[in-house]
Amino acid sequence: MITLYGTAHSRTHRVLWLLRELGLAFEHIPTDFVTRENRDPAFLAVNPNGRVPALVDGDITLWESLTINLYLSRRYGGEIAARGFVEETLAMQWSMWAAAELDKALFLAATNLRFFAAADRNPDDVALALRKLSRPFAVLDGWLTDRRYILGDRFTVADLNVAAVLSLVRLCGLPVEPYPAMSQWLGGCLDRPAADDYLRLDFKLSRLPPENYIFMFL
Ligand SMILES: N[C@@H](CCC(=O)N[C@@H](CS)C(=O)NCC(=O)O)C(=O)O
Repeated sequence: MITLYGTAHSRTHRVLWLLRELGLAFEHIPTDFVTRENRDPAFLAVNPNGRVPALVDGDITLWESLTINLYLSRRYGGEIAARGFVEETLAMQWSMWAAAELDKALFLAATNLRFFAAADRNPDDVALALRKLSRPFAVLDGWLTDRRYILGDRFTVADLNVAAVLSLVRLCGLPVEPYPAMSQWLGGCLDRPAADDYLRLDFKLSRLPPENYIFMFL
């Protein structure tokens, strides 16, 4: 039995998307970081980082959203799984790249454009994030110029992981016109029926003191 912890309005949506693509049965425990359920000792026993998502599948417990997806696709995936050593390595490369080069900068932009209360937003942080993102955006755009998907001609876990991280682009309306190949590919990925939960996100952080915001996302 697969158990997934974390609300859909969090990085947990990355795993929800993959589980739906795979059509797997799972129990969803919507551990909410806004109400601090992630600091509960029972949840810390699952993920000592106190962050969502986390996943338990039989005798394996995993955290880190993109790693969870690589695991699930390798274990249960058909078409969506990377095939063989080279594809698996490339899927890992692009997933680690998304976590290292995109994730924090995207959240810095998103928090200051949308998630933080208006009085706590800092336009300088948005500008810094967009500057930082311009290099990886150009890299992905170049890679996709002559490819339909990241690993070639079919949608795989590599696309899902990178597009799920990039879903903040759509959520916050970040400017991506200078990257037409990336933009078209991203639209196609996010329009998949299994993807849409997080994109309807509308929640407020106003119940929390602002000093907590930064720790919850970055
Ligand atoms: N690198 C982790 C990041 C997980 C993460 O930061 N989750 C946030 C929600 S999107 C969280 O649980 N924040 C609550 C906290 O840190 O207190 C992953 O991709 O799974």
